[in-house]
Amino acid sequence: MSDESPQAIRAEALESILIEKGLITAEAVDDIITRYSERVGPMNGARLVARAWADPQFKKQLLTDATSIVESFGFEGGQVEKLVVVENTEKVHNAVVCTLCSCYPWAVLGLPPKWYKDPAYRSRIVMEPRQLLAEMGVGLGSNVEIQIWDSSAEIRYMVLPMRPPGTQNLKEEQLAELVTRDSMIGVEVLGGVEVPGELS
Ligand SMILES: [Co+2]
Repeated sequence: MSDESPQAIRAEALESILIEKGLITAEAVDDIITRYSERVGPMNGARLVARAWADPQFKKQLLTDATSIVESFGFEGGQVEKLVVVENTEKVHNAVVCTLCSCYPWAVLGLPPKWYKDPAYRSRIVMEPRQLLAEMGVGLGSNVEIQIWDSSAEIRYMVLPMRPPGTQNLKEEQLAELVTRDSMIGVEVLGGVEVPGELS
């Protein structure tokens, strides 16, 4: 399916729910889900992150009132009627879950990955976040405080990841390309980059 109208997006969202209910198979819509969970949605969130890195005033607004910011961008996909963005720093690492089901800010992150809906993730990220994050590749020092945010039908959360080292000279569009979906859920820390054509 190549139609990317809002109606098509809604239909695809419905399909993912039907899969959860066991009414259709995952294979039938796997390609579509992949497209929205890994590309379309996260690119919107990445734009917000890159601008926040590049523009301190925008960052302040994003952390204060993400809902209005997202509204002004006009992203499709919904599920951001109330969006809160939390900032990762050297001292605090934030990660997002929905302990109840799979609430997720579709307009900025696309559809949730399978593991986000997994009962193991939903319980362990609350019960033993440091251990689970380490298993997912995020090793945090004992001096780093971990905060877990429980998304719900009322409030969805997104993480503003730390800007990777070595990116001082990158333009906003280049920065956006570095931002991954998982870093905006808080289960990945973005590594440094080697900029082609520049000596480190
Ligand atoms: Co939920």
